[in-house]
Amino acid sequence: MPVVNRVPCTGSATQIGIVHLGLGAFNRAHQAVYLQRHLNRHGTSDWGLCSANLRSNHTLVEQLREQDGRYHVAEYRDREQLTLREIGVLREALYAGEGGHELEQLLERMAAPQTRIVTLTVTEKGYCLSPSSGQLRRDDPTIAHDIAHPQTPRSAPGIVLEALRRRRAAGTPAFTVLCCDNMPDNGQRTRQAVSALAALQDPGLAQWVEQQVAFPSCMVDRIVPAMDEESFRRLEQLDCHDRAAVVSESFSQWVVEDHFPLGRPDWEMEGVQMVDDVRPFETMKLRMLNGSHSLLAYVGLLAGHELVFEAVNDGRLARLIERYMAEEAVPTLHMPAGIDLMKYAVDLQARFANDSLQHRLRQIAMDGSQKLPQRWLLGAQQLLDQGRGIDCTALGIAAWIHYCTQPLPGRPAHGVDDPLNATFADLAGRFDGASRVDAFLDLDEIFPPALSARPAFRDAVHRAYSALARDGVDDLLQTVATPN
Ligand code: CS2
Repeated sequence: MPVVNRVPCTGSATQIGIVHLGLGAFNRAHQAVYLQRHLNRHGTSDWGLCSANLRSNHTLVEQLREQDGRYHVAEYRDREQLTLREIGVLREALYAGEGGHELEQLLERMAAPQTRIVTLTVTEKGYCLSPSSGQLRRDDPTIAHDIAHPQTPRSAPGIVLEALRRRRAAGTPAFTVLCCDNMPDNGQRTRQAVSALAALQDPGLAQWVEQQVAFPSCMVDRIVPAMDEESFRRLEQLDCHDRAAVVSESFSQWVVEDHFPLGRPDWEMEGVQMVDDVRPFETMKLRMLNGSHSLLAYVGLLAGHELVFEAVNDGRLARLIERYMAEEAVPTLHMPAGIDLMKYAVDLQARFANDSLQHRLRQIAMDGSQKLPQRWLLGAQQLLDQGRGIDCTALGIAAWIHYCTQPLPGRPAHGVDDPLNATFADLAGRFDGASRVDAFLDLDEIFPPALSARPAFRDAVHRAYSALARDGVDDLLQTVATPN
């Protein structure tokens, strides 16, 4: 039995000050934990939380209501030690998904003067932006809907905008919008989504958004796998019978650009790094952690692994990400003094090796079209500019194309979870071998033309793809994972 440090909720939030969109596992184990610690320290707080689910999970909202918003976060240091934290800062849970009857309640909550911050974890695709250019996708069906029906929005940018419209009409100052998703310049991207939609709806509102709304960026980090029966079973053994519980690692980091015109909790007391410029931290995390994760996912699945810790226990994959970080991520980063990237890389390997987490490679592999640009492609452009090689990145892209077009054991072909799945299936049906690689690299929604036009880039991916097809993943890993 592991040693459990139980931390109860010892405070009570007097009002709701933050509304969160995207009540997934990540938000419950990251931002909510910082707010809970803030509440426990002060005993009382006006930064209570309302969280809304914008997608299909109605059951979770009902579960949380039955529990009066209370749930647990199990923070595993390893198999032997964990902290079991009770969260009581969540005062309201809403379901505002399609057909959700609580959308109006959510919009009213966001428009209320007490709400001073709106945070978001709606995943990369939830912003309806083109992954490579960051421009709003007018052809996205939810955006098309929100242009026609601004008052009953379906997209996250549409919901934020409608709430801001109501505040402006009522003379209430704008809340601060804090994006907590893994995107580069995530504040700027969110501003882009909301402003571009506003420009299509009402130019006066667009101007107000431009002038009045703060969109600070932040870097969020904590490994929080989707819950499965095995994780619930382990919690029950600890006498924690909670179907809304979440499991995470014990590590947590949050670096936030300090720009909150209506105020904020004193997060720095809980270890949040409040800074002027988040970009170096964001780029570091996206390329080192998330870039390695995606490499482990696509190459690891081909090599027959299922979980992250199993993949890094395979010495070839551990060496692959070690080489990727040292040779293809670190040279693209410019960090403030005092940040030791080699130590960061070593710490990441240890975090990935945490075998108390059931972190599925398939969870990481989903939505590749939305993730590749910031994890690999922006860095690859820099590497080529510096005259460096991109072997590991090219192997990752080749493995991704393979993953998107060919069956893995237990998964039928083309069953990948990605907004571009239909396009992938179409390309897989029409092209094979080298022409398939070309067809994928020509998808300019993912690959910026400035990169895909470079022969050195295309050649590296072609080489990796044909070696994968010819020799198989084991042989290729043998070569690529050998240090230079
Ligand atoms: C992962 C992230 O699913 C993924 O793509 O890379 O969710 C990762 O676990 C988090 O960003 C860690 O902070």
